[in-house]
Amino acid sequence: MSNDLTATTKTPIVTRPNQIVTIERHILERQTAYPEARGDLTQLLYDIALTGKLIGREVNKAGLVDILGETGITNVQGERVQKLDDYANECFIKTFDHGGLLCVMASEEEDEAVPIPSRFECGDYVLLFDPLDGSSNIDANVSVGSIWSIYKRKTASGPGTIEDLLRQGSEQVAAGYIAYGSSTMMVYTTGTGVSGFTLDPSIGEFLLSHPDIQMPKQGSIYSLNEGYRNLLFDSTARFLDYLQEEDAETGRPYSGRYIGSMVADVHRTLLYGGIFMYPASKKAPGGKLRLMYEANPMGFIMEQAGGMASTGSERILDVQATELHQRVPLYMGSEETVKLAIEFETGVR
Ligand code: AHM
Ligand code: MG
Repeated sequence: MSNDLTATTKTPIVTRPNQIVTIERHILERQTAYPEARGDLTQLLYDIALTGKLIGREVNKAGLVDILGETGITNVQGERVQKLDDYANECFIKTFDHGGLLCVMASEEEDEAVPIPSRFECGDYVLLFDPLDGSSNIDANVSVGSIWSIYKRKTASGPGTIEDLLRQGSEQVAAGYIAYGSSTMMVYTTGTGVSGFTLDPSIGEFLLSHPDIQMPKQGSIYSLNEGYRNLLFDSTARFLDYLQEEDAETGRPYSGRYIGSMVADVHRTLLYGGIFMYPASKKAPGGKLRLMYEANPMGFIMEQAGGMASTGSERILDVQATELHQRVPLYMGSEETVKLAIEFETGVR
């Protein structure tokens, strides 16, 4: 081989575009399937993508916080540095409170419902969100994410009420998450399958990277916090034993993977199959994760990708919410694996 670089003209390697679909185009194409649609949901989804970009930009700078200044104080540029979860929460609220499309919001970061200020118009939709789930992981550069869920209002008009917020997950009209990881990804459903988009930071656009995600019917990975093993109830401990037993015919033992950041653990489960669980235990008898902000939106995604989401005895999307910050035990992932969990949890096995 010649070392003379001038001997051949090197063609730069450029990935040849296949089909480039921006998230905006994708959302718009879905809307045209509903000629009666006014475009309100379309606008809400655009705004979710925008919120994801704003939060992602700050998450990517997280490691620089110590250089730029501690949170809660003034940085070297004289700007006030906010905690990232407060920033993310405010980002959602400030993006959505004035658009005239929502009648009320609720956030995992707020004790009470978030009203639409009276100077703005109210619309037909309701938004619930966990602005930055897993934020305790940020210092270790572990992926975190935003999770969101949209419903049509129940009350007829005016400011939304708690009745508009306390719903069954099966009533969701759209839900999804934005993962801030090695790349920023938005995954969403409007009830006709699940699509995933990766942010190209150089052009600031989410591009369709995972069309029509379908998860494997059966997986070989389980995901839970095994540190609490001795605090698990017997049914869950037996399920875990089962997953760890050796049996080539049924593909066991399963591998264990646990990041401790729900968006990352669920995203892996969606792509590779298996089960993500946060069961009830002696430590957290009602489970830890929140029905309205975490279980319902992720449950909707799982089902739309061909998987399942259960409390261990009931379909997540059938649980009627009675409190904004209600917790539920959670098992979600590949259909066959979640069915197995239910068999153990309900005493069939
Ligand atoms: P958060 O909403 O306070 O961030 O807590 C939710 C997080 C999830 O991302 C993750 O699945 C879970 O808590 C991890 O909990 P644990 O540390 O008990 O395993
Ligand atoms: Mg959370």
